[in-house]
Amino acid sequence: MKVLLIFIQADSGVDGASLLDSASTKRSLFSSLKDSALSNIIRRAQFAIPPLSLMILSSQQVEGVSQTICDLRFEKVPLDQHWDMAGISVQTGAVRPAFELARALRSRGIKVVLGGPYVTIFPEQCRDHADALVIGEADDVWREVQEDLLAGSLKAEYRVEGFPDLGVERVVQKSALDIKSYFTTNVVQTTRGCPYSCDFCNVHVMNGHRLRHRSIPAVLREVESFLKEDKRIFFFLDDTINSDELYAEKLFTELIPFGINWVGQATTALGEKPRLLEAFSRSGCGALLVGIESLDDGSNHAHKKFHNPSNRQVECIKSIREAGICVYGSFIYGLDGDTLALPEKLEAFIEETGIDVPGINLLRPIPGTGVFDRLADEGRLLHSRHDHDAFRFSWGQEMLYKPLRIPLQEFIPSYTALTKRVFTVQNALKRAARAPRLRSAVLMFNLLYVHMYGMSRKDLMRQLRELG
Ligand code: B12
Ligand code: SF4
Repeated sequence: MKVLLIFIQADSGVDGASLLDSASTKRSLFSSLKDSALSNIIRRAQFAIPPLSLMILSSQQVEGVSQTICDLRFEKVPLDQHWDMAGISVQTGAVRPAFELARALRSRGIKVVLGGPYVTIFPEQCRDHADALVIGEADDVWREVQEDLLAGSLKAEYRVEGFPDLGVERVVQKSALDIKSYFTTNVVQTTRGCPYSCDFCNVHVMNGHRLRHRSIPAVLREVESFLKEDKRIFFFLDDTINSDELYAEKLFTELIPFGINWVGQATTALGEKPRLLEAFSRSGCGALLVGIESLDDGSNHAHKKFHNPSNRQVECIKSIREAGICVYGSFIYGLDGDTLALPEKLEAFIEETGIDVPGINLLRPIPGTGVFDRLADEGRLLHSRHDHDAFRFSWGQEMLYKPLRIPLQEFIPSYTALTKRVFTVQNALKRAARAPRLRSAVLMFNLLYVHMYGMSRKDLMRQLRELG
């Protein structure tokens, strides 16, 4: 039996920014060609890492079944070959393309199994689009799905009760991947679950609040085995790699002898933990994405984010950078306490801290998150709460809700003016020159953002005109 595991490309966002309404937007041939070339570079260079979910599934091997990963960011569905079953990973912002693909595959007699964040949170919306649904973290149940396929007894639903125990060692293999398509294939997750409850995020909804660690020896063995196939940089995909400081310090201290380079995501609290910071730096940490969101505590608190008080941010970020680690600072403008005074403050903060790559996002209410339900109840969503497709992924390119304190007609110009000031070629050169490491990567990210935020402005200004 042949199984194809498919990762869907989002229409925009980090999968390669394109104008949201490119079909109806008139463009010169030159700008269309330029945009599509840059979009390709963004897809390949920026976040070209394989989907760990599908690597995990394909490592659950059953005799008589072969599995291949198809990543639609880089290839088309190989319909010239025979497939018995397709497993599609459905992300909330890419529901429409996932369902369209499911329909096309089923019409060819291929059985379709859907899994992933959207299926876990909204199984009822998926039922009609699949032969089988996997609800929850599929690490162990995927073997059963394959056995049932072999026996011709696929069930309509596989529901994972609770969460898999990550203390059980499960070896992740790369055999189903095309290694050379990627910037690196060294993607590792050490822990699942998040103790925090930010209302714009659905990680704690999908993976629970309790931190579930893998054993440190198992992670070390994985790093060692990955290095045999691919010597490139490691991505630790954990949402907060410093969430359990003791675990993190032990793990990264033990990783020092491996001599790897790695990047990950952390909270700025790391800047106040000199021993952990040293372990990160000595184990080869080159850059960390930190979620700062608003600079206004009231705004963060309105969205149930309490864990990074604004008065400590500047020092924390400076310490991380002084330890030789670049900082990607991720902000959200448009949170409930934000006013028109925020953009100027944010710009000054980026300057003062020396953040190497700023990312200034719009609040995106994702169906299944607390903020989505709240905005819907308050009548602030710009689309029906039932139209999940309207809440597609993008790159700061459209407003999906009304900010609390700023009228949309004023909010949009204030955001576009901010990104126009922050993302300039001159600033890109300056940030690269002062980056503590990875200067060429910092330059590339900043230059790509000049392009991506340019697209965001075009889309938003179109939306503003349409709003009248
Ligand atoms: C690494 C990462 C990326 C990487 C790689 C993409 C990827 N999804 O693998 C990059 C940087 C490219 C990326 C891009 C984006 N990301 Co991202 N990303 C993550 C992150 C941090 C880890 C993903 C991961 O590997 N998790 C570990 C695996 C093991 O978990 P999993 O994917 O949930 O898979 C398990 C189950 O869901 C299930 N499963 C998953 N797929 C399938 C398929 C089948 C057939 C079955 C049976 C089961 C199954 O079984 C798996 C094993 O238990 C998550 C946060 C998180 N903690 O998950 C955000 C996350 C997935 N990203 C998110 C977003 C919003 C984006 C972007 C839109 C950002 C942007 N503006 O462009 C893009 C969209 C790209 C895309 N095409 O989906 C959101 C998605 C929200 C949602 N509900 O869909 C998340 C959840 C973050 C958040 N805070 O909300 N991302
Ligand atoms: S945004 Fe980060 S810290 Fe907040 S709940 Fe999500 S994963 Fe946890």
